[in-house]
Amino acid sequence: MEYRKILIKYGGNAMISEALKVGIAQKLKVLQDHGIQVVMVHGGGPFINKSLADAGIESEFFDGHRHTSLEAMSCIEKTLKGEVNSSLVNLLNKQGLKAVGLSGKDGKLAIAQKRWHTGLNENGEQVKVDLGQVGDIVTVNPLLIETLLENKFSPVITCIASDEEGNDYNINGDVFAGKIAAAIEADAYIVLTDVDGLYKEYPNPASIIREIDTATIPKYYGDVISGGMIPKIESCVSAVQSGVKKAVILNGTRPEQITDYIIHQISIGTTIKL
Ligand code: X2W
Repeated sequence: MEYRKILIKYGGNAMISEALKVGIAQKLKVLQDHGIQVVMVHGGGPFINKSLADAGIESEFFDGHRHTSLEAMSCIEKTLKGEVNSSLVNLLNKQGLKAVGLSGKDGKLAIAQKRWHTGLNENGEQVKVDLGQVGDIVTVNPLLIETLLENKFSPVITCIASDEEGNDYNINGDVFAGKIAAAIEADAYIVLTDVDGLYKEYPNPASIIREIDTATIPKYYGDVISGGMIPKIESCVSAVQSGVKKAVILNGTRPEQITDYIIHQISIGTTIKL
């Protein structure tokens, strides 16, 4: 298939060295040179872990979502914008892209609302857990992103957004990226993480699921899809159900996978289709 516009979700687990980040930036430049519009959405979990630990704030996760107090929120915003986003913008600019750093708050490109977690209590009953400033995206206005793309700028968007009242929310990077991918009608939504795809039996490479449809996914929740993989897969499902042609999980610690998949069309990673 031909790709015109893709969304890359770059997770903090695949940002483990400068050389690796440069490798990713170089591959994105190759995509752009092939006439493909590239939008990046990024997280930065390991960087947030460090800055919260330095501030003496503990992190607790619920199915891949970090409980976020107001104090943690301010620390997370500083880290994602001031540290991770600005360094990615720098890096992409050095490779010849014209990167523009944004969050969901800029131009109100994404509007958030509070997200509640449903968990089980000690009696096995379903209960609502308050995760503080953890949010979901309710609407995306793609105009700012489209305007930048039309003028050959590369949007680099971090996973923070506000509600209509201006309350800030920390949004899981995968959840955020899936919504943006759908809103811009990306031809492909690429999730870069630190594994080669979805394994039936980790780490046996022969057990990687190469292609899966949304109807088959539920049977894999629990053993094959757990922890941080849950929001990744959920975001892929939500993106393809909202019109993105395909979602794919690739290994961001192997930057060549981006061009192997998109340009050389090699069957790698795990592709999720409707
Ligand atoms: C994430 C945002 C960053 C993120 C967090 O606080 O870690 C929530 O969990 P990666 O590197 O893409 O995992 N937000 C609510 O998702 O980073």
